[in-house]
Amino acid sequence: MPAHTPNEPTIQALLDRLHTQADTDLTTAETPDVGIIMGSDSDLDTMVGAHEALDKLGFDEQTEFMTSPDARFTYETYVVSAHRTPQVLYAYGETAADRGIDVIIAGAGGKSADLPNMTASIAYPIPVIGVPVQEKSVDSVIGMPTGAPIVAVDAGKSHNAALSAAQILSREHDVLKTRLEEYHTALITDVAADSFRMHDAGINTFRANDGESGTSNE
Ligand code: AIR
Repeated sequence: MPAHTPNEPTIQALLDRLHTQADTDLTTAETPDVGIIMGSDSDLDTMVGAHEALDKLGFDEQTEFMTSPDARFTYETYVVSAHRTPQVLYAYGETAADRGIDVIIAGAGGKSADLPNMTASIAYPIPVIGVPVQEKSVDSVIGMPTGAPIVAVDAGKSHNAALSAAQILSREHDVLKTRLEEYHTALITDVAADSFRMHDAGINTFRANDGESGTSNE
């Protein structure tokens, strides 16, 4: 167990941690920029697309709130179940601003995928990007009443959620704008390369070498 994990990892300990961190006066460069939360650890295989995209953009994972990693831009990850632990849902949303979080990516699955929409209401005006973990979760993530906004991606598209988060941060940070532009250029180049290869090699050779395909960005 990492040194900072309490001996008794109770919900109360988690609530205390969030509120204690909200009372610190760290600079925004020291706190996580992106908060990634998900309804269950069973969502991680879907949500990890967000982590991978942020890694590509040069973010580091911050696992110690008081010790920021070398990279300027960071993310943290917690499991927050809207229904099993509504107190953590409230605490995460309420403390997000004071904990220095600039944008939240929230994913949940099932038909009652309420973590993204409730977090958007509680953490408002921090932007929340909802990720429906499954197709059947889309309606509950995006179905918000007038005045209670959420930004959302299609089912499973956590990679895009991370790009949207970086886009939001890039309005303030030119270096992220440059990284997003480079990402986009690489994406375009990959399509061009695929197009040439598919045409010029013929589809049988192309399929045989499929693993080398360049367009692996979800
Ligand atoms: N969930 C967890 N708490 C509230 C909700 N709606 C969602 C999770 C997960 C699904 O329920 O986001 O996608 C099933 O969770 P589990 O833990 O049973 O695998």
